[in-house]
Amino acid sequence: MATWWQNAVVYQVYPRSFQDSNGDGIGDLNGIREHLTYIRDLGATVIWLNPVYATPNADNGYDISDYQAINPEFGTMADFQALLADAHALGLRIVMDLVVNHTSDEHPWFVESRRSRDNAKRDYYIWRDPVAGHAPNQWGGGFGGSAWQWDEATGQYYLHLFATKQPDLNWENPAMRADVYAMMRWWLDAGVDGFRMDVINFISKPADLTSGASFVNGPHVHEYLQEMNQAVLAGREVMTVGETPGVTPAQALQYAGFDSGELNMVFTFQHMDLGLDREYGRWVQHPWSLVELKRIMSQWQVALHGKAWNSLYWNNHDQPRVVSRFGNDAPQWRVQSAKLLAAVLHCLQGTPYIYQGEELGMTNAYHLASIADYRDIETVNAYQELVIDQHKLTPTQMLAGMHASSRDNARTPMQWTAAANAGFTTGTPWLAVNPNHATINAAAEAADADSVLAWYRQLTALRRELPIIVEGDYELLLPDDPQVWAYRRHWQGQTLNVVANFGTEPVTREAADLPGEVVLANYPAPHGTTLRGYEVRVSLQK
Ligand code: ISL
Ligand code: CA
Repeated sequence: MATWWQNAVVYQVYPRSFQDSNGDGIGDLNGIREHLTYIRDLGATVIWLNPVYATPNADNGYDISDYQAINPEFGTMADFQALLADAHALGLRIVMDLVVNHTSDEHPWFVESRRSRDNAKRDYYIWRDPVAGHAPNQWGGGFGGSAWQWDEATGQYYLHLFATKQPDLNWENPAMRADVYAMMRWWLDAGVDGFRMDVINFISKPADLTSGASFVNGPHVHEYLQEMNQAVLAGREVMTVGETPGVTPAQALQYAGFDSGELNMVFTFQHMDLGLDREYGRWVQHPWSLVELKRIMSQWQVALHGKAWNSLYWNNHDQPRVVSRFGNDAPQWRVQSAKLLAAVLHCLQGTPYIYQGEELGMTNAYHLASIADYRDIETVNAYQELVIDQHKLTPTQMLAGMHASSRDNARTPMQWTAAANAGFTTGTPWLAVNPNHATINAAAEAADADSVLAWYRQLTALRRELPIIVEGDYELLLPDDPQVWAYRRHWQGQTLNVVANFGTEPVTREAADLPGEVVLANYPAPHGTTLRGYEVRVSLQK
């Protein structure tokens, strides 16, 4: 029997960009409350909220200055309690972002820690003496520069795997860990339903920081997660999903195997890393191959079946819009390719995650025309480094990379209506609304039975009707086919067949003529061996 979080469909809300309720141009908690029925009617059962805590906003809330306070831009603790109560009344659970690899440098723990070498909180963070006059090792910060910041007052470096304003916590300190666990219990006692754990596989650093060793999947990470499970999660009906860059299926079994005593799920990055450049990462894009995408997704399906549970996602607040990345956002193909991607993902085994606006087929943000239009710290810092300081990319090359891959592609405001600012705000939005909201918006799609939104509702309904979607195993067909993804699921004598043409050109394949009853199709008369541009078909044999 599947658990509630295995049957769940998660809807990810990026609060800053979802709905502004008071005209300051920034989405907020009361704005989310206005759209809870929209989320329920989509068929989602869980909301994952990106960070809503007090923050100086160096990294849009991933730099937390108080874990037990709400960012005043988003509202108050009373607003949060009201949101939670409204959600629960509609049968929606709320999962919080848990960011405990690092805090803000304005968190009181760090303010104390940097005061003096013998401060009681000194050891809550990772301080090191210089080595031969410079930083202890070559690690780069996630948003540019060194991962080590020199602190003049106490004459040591502190470690920050992300921005300078995001010092890494020292998980080797038991008092620090106990404080984190107490904070987690406090939120669970307040009624939240689980945690999405930010870069949770980075928390244990290697003992020898000079060696050039890696901070990914460090030596004590499994001990810490088992301890956290015992101290916080055990015996509660909660859902946990770890964000785990660089993790393989074998490592996923360690973090989230059914008997791991750690997490329920992890997010893989293997499919997100397709097409990135070795030197320039996301800023120089290469063609991606469907054969590779299928190989990665299929590996996770097979390796985890019966042993762990997949989280299924195409995009989030850090990634470009999937229709622009693995689909085709040209007007004539956008709807069909968005539907294809949704169907192919939601028919896999695992818990699907829908990132806000994905269910409308929202596209990348080509209207952001120069670096001045961007807000994301990663994008802004990379531009400074690669274009201005080092002259490694021209502004035109970099803008192409930003249009393909900047995190701001995902962060433009939610497109509710065709009206001014897409109905997101009556004020000036913190990040420019995409002008394509004139045609791509929730109001128009709610009134259109052929819309991407209507399709997502069908997919979540299908999941409720057909247990094979949650329970079945997975078999990849035609692994080397460069244009068609075809797979089967098997369960109790039933077979679910999925076939999808990832191109604009029609293709003819024997496997396209699906046996059984067609339960979902994005073209009329879905029969025969020829698949039209971005055609997807799903059938069930009983
Ligand atoms: O976006 C990325 C690559 O450009 C990722 O490497 C990302 O930095 C990584 O997945 C960690 O992301 C998480 O932690 C960051 C935060 O900025 C992201 O928004 C968050 O999802 C630091 O807290
Ligand atoms: Ca607001």
